Amino acid sequence: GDLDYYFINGPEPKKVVERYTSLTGRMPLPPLWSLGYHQCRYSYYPESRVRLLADTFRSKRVPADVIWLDIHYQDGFKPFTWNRQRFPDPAKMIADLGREGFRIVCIVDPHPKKEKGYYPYDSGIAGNHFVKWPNGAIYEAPVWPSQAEHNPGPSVFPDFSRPATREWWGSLHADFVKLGVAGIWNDMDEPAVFDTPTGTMPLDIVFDNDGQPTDQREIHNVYGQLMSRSTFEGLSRLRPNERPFVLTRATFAGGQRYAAVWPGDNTSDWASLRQSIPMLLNLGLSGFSFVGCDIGGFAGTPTGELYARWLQLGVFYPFMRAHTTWGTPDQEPWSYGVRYEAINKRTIELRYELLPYIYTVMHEAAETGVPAMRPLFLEFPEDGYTAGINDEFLFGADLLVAPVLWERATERDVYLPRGAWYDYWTGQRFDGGRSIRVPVTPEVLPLFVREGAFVFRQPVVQNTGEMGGQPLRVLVAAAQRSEASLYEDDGESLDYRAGKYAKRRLRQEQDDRGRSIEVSAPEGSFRPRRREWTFEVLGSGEPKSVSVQQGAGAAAGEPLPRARAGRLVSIPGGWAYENGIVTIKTEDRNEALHIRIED
Ligand code: NBV
Repeated sequence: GDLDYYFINGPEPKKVVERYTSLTGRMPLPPLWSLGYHQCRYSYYPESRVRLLADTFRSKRVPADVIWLDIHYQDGFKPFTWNRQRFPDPAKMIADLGREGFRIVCIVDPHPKKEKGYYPYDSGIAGNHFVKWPNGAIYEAPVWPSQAEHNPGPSVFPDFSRPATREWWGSLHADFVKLGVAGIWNDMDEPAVFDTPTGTMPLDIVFDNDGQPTDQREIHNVYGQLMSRSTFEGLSRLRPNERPFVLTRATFAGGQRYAAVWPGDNTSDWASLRQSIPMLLNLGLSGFSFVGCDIGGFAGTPTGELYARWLQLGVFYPFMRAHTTWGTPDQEPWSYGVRYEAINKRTIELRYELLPYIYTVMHEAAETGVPAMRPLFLEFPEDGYTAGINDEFLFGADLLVAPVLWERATERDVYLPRGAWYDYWTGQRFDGGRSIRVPVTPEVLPLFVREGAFVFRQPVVQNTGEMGGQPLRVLVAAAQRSEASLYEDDGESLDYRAGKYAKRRLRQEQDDRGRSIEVSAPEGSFRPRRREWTFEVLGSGEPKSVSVQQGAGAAAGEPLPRARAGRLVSIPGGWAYENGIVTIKTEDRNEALHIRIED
């Protein structure tokens, strides 16, 4: 048929992504919990195994938000069912785990079993929801239900290109929603079919195509997107004021509106670790911001070193989930001995410390389409050298991530684009526009902060439900002048669309007598709980004095007492200077805040 071409003359690459996503749509703001750490395997069962897993996270104090149930939770691999031997009381299990701060995501594949008495099949037949051969017979083929231990049989396939079918499929999630299932994982939606050379449906299978019948030739590439759309819209109807969470393996341009994406089965080897970066960067440039690869690799068993390195990189996958295939040994953060357990715990803690920044970056991605995970050239298009870089990237505009990607590495080269950069861990300043070589140990994830950055952090929490009221720690990388904003809301409802969010604008400016840091009063009607704010300013000299002024009407700034850095935790406000870092602590009252540092 006809081909339409769109030319997008940015001219900058960032503008191209913005304008491309204004055409194809943008990722909706994800629920905060989905930005925490996810633990998956094929498959966690029975219930006692799932509970043990949750308890182990909590007793070892390794933060996590989500446990995933792969195909074995189902009865005979039939979508929307539970194997009651393995999971006798899912509602109770989900409620109990919920009290421990865990959410459950369940896999749902697009292949209901052909079986009378099974509701998705009976209601699907009644509603004419399954795809057919050109002669009108329903298309049947083997997928997971054909591998069931008892009573195996073929599957039928919903016609997601038909509006009534999308609505029906969405409504099939009602029971899961009632049980408290938090999110849905759509797999096999290419659609995958067993025992055929193509791995998918024959080309002449007929689809409704919104009332303009066509066949699989036209629908194949959009089947996964249409399935995740049905899921997303179903969850939206069933929980009208909650942000749905859907993960899909197959999708198409525009699919970012409905689901996060992972690119399917990778391998537990170093090449797959390295490959994940360009793969996810390309997804981001194509409008998909909420993406991540299987941490640790799906097929096979990583060494402790590979798992630890993958987790370090995974901190900066927007979607951070460890996963592995059937039959492999345990692949949890503590599965590789005490040394790696400590490293992996610290790695996941870093993710949780950075969540205020990560959430703000994801909000920016939802607003503009510019992905969270960015190739260097997106921020530095005038630096031709950045165009070929695939082994480091930016998370948001301000964090440069240079993960260790080679076995037994003792150092790695990092290209720093122009400007100045600070080592996240030590505060050491580097001039950019060149490569540097940094020493690494198994503990080290090389990470750099762009000059002028505001990086929003919090103390380690065990899950996102513990975030309210936590102190906010703002890392400020000194610059002549810079601006940023912090975005917060309730993390799960759609109220932010009606203005219930809090956006603070931050500015820093240096003059000949010192530095001012200004934080605006919140925009929007959401008010985070009152909490302490700590600013850690990198790259500034030793101050003579520091003062703080709160609220628009307040008189001149109040001088803060100087203390030793270690003492700041026990006093309500004060400042310290140690190792080249100025630390300033004050209470935030959700008013305008003005900090003055006199040199
Ligand atoms: O549901 C089982 C697996 C799943 O764990 C994996 O993440 C998917 O990509 N699924 C594929 C089916 C496996 C077919 C061999």
